[in-house]
Amino acid sequence: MKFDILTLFPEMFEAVKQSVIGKAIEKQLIQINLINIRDFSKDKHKKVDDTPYGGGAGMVMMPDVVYDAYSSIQNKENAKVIYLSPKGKVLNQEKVLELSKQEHLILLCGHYEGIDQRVIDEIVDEEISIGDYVLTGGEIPAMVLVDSVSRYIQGVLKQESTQEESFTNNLLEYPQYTRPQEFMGLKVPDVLVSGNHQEVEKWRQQQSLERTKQNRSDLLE
Ligand code: 4GO
Repeated sequence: MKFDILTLFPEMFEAVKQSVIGKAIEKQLIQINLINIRDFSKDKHKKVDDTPYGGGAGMVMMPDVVYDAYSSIQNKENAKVIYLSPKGKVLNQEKVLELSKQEHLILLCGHYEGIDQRVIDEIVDEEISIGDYVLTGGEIPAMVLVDSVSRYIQGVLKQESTQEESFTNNLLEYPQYTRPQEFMGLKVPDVLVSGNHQEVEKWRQQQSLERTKQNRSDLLE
């Protein structure tokens, strides 16, 4: 899976090159290319934004600079272009799984008040939001997308890891425990050390249902 990321702040993505995603890059299971939008400014001061037509606060990223940055990406015939924005459809696990089947994703990260609508209309296939809140830029949402999608790429995780987790079957995951068996006077639930797999399974299902009712009753509808 190849990710091309169009951003004014490529340094922010150093954060995802750690841990599990870092290993996946080393193993060449995923590839992350960063394109600095500022490199495509035609201005001697490297300007990338301008004041909004119609007035109002803040600055808008200029369409020609963003378009030229996008045009510099090679072999993008089969790529899906995603703009990270609070105006997009909210990301969920089902969408993550669907995106993981793509060979090539181009992620467009906006800053300031956003990007001129004309270049969005011209190049973007899908507008995605990671939740109902506003951020200063699309970089953190892009990292969320890279991380969540990469987990589904063959070889990134152990096969089983994505079989039984929160949101599979529209339920939140059951609680997990490890050694020591007693911590600050708190014991691991007896059933988990009983060795009775059927009882463990039953307990986990009950716990999942209970947690989902408490925290996310919307998932049960
Ligand atoms: C995405 C981008 C929030 C999200 C963003 C989100 N804020 N909820 N801010 O996924 C264009 C300029 C959008 C700043 C960007």
